Amino acid sequence: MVFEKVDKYELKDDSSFVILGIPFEATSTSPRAGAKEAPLAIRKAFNYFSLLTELGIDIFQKKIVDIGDIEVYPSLLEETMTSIEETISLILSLRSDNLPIPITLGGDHFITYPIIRKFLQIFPHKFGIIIFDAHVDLYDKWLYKEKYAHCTVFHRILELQSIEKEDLLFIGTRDIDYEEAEFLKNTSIKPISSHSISQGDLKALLSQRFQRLQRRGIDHVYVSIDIDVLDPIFAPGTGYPIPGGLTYRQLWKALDLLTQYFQVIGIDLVEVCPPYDSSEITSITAARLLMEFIGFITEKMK
Ligand SMILES: [Mn+2]
Repeated sequence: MVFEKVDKYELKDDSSFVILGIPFEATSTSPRAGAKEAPLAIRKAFNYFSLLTELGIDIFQKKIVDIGDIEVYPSLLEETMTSIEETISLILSLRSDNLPIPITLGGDHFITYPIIRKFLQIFPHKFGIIIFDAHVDLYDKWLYKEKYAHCTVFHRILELQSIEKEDLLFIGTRDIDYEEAEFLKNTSIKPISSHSISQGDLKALLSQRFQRLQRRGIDHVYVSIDIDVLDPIFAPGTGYPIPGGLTYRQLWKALDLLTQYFQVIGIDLVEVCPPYDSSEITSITAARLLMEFIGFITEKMK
């Protein structure tokens, strides 16, 4: 499976999905370096699949294009954020009847911050953010100094205007630090832990929380998938693998379910780390999840 390559300045408004890569990991704190190699590795993994999803959905009913990797500058964070925001802006400016959905391949998790910042500026509806992650990335400052890091990303996002704590839903958490636990204690954010998912009925658990978001008037969601939400059995190639994670099938079901509740407006998949991968399994899993997710969304678009 190969996606049509298009120069980002030649994008047309007939695309339903726009894939872009952000080979940036300068805001990662992991000693397991290499997340910048993920866009290339995930694109390669798409080649191993046939054209239909597991349920037989033809994702090419909708136009999917790949605009390649955007420019990033490892020592220039502001310029990198500007580059990301300009690209998201280009994609969202195409919105006409159909709604192009940017699918971003990270990179470390910090890239979600400039993406959300741009969405908040120009997306016309209120939206929620559903985050699949072993972590909550809510440190204020990493090692008391670093404001912009992959583990501070949702703290920074919560500082943005027009996003409220209840608009965020974390799923699959299991490695929350002391400072983050304190922060959570003082807020209304209630992550759905990996442990609680392992204990009960996944569908009932998620449905209840999705309905709560809906009651807040949220019909649109941005979905951020940190591959470390999966158990390291399924995704060993990541910066901070944490045992006790979701199975591939649990995440697959969660993505299916959320498309029954919400219109997905943007997706990112971050923290795949090819140098620490095994037999490319993490990249393959990431690519397959995106393919299946596109399939679920495509079905709802009919
Ligand atoms: Mn993360």
